Amino acid sequence: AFATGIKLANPELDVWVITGDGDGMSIGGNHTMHIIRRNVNTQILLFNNEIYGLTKGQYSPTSREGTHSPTSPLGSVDHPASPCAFALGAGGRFIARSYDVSKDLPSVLKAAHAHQGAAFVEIFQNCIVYNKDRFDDFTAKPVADASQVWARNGEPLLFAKGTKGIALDHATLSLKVVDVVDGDWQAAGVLVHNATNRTIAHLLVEMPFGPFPMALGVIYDDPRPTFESALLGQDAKARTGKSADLGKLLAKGQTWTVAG
Ligand SMILES: Cc1ncc(C[n+]2csc(CCOP(=O)(O)OP(=O)(O)O)c2C)c(N)n1
Ligand SMILES: [Mg+2]
Repeated sequence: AFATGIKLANPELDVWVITGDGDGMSIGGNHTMHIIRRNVNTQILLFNNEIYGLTKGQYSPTSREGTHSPTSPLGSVDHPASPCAFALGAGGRFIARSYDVSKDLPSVLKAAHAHQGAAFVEIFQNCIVYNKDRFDDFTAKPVADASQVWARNGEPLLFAKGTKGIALDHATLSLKVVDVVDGDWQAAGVLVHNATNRTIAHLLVEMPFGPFPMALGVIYDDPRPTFESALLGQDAKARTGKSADLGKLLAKGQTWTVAG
């Protein structure tokens, strides 16, 4: 809500919202939904460490099932939310993912900044105190190549040093991992990433990690008019040819005299 107000009052400002998985998905979850839905031209960086860090390690809406924490001592039983799927569901027009120590994070942030409208970036973050090495299964050096697929507009969705790719299984309308032989990704049917394809964006952010690699990079980028351009344009139109006179406005219509 603050970011929306700041941007509307100062449309020339660059507004970056820095939030967490607890803050952005739970405590302030409805704010996240509406800034995205309205398409306020801001950058929203959701640092997802899958835990409430600041308040000392309670499980959060993104904590994996079975997470042991002070508020789930026997292991959490609820299903985690996917921030990118949530942002897409809220009508997001820019959805990206990266992680704290990735060398590709700056390019993702630059793309978010270049996008006109609400740009949502989920950044996996290692909380060394309360959720240490949680993302090692796809960020650790020995496994990174084989467990990350980077979405780059116009390029095939390849990973594992180009030996595997993501393809569409037409019969089930779902994604599948295919082997790429001798670099011939076309023969293997690997999808060429199209950042304006909303359906593929949904499939990529919902790919279950394990059988699939983690989808990272600019997954979706398809701008539409921003909230502030529409609202300020409407204001300007309403003001055209009129001079502001607050006194006149207040005295307009019915008035009452309160007796006594
Ligand atoms: C409305 C409101 N409720 C509760 C709190 C207390 N609080 C402060 S930080 C926090 C958890 C934040 O977790 P997350 O957003 O994941 O950030 P992290 O500390 O993990 O980076 C909570 C519950 C608050 N600040 N405001
Ligand atoms: Mg957190």
